[in-house]
Amino acid sequence: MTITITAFERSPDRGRGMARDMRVRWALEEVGQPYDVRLVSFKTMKEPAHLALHPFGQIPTYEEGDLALFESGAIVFHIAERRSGLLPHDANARARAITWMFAALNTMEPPIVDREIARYLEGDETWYEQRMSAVEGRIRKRLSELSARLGTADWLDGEFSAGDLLMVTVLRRLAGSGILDEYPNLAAYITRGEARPAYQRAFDAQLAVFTAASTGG
Ligand code: GTB
Repeated sequence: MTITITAFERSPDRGRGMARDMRVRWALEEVGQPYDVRLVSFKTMKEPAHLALHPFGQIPTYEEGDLALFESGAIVFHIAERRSGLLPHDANARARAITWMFAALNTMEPPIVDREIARYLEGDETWYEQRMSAVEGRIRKRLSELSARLGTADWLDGEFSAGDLLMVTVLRRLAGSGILDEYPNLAAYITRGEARPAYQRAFDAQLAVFTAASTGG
């Protein structure tokens, strides 16, 4: 069955793999599942055909036969449930890996997204510096806690799992902020994730979209 995901026709991140199709691509690569990509413009995303797939008019989406999904976390979970390689077989270890998936999206990602919103939309506000400092304080609190839990381990709970995949993609959003330099074990954790061959194939695929768009190819 052909799997088709959607991604930005022109990603604002210029191919740095920050958009959320990256986590879906990476999951598909980890389980060895080929996939097609339908590129969408910001305009197309808000049109009825795409809204039928994604009620909020965003990427990524996932289509497999008559199944259509949205929300990157749900898509990664679906892939991990259907194919082996991203969730342990042992029931308790599996439950813990799923817990880390939620932790990545529900506990770590919100303050990181808040920081991006502040940077891109609130930079001209008089209270910008105060807000940024509060947001970065909340990020540091979570990073300290995560760093303490990871310690010297390679991954969050035993073998690499979908929990690590989501956590690495979430933490990567801080690249360039300098904040990760304060947590060397988390910086090394991200590097470990990025070194996985499946990550690299996914990264190269999304970068190729940007390169083709910018060279007119
Ligand atoms: N909760 C949803 C999920 O996890 O799938 C959120 C999906 C989402 O935010 N999609 C964004 C989108 O479609 C792209 S990923 N935005 C278009 C719109 O809302 O109209 C967010 C994103 C975009 C760009 C960068 N970047 O350039 O660095 C990083 C992240």
